[in-house]
Amino acid sequence: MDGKNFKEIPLDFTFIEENEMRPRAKSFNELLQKRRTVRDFSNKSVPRDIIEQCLLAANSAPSGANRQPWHFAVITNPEKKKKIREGAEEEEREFYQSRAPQDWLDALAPLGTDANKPFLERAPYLIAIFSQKFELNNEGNKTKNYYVAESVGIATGLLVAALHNAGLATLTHTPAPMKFLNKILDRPDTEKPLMVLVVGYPENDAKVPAISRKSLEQFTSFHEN
Ligand code: IYR
Repeated sequence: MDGKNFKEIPLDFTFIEENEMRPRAKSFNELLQKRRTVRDFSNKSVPRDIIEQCLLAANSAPSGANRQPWHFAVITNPEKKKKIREGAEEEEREFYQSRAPQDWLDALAPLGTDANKPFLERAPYLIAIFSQKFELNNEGNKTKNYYVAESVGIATGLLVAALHNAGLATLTHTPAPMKFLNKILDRPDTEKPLMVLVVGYPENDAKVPAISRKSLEQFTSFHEN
């Protein structure tokens, strides 16, 4: 043995020539630039195996101490979707009518969002994403996870990218508070709902808000000297 007290395996890494790397980087960017958050969902069904592949892609995310501190609850059951819509709309009415400060409402105005969430019943899939601050081991003892928010955020980002790459539209939906999800989906109290990802096809005549993305100069700084 090599004296290390953990097991290692050879890295399976694909080296790519720079002249091939450039077009690959560009085309991946172009693919992701076409992703838009969608709110006009069609009720057209999506095969489960496609969703499963995207979930496996998400589960490749790096995570604190490799704890993979996430749970993805995949909902297609119409009654459960209805309950989730009811729970979300109740919170959202509260949010839009009283909880949200004016500056937040002003920030949302260009997106045209309101408390009505019909897509929660219409889209074929809802994926409720939970983060696991703790895990129960076999003896029922709690063990702590690390960098949970970061880990689940990365996994969620990969899921959004994987679904877009597969040809599906998504909406990152964050009704707050979201504890009603634990109840409907029978998830333990140790799990905190992060968001509901709405997944499906856009409606044929779907429209999206006219928004822009920051230029490279606006959101980066290169420190070369
Ligand atoms: N959760 C609300 C409000 C909302 C908040 C943000 I920040 C958004 O980018 C979009 C919506 C809703 O889903 O309507």
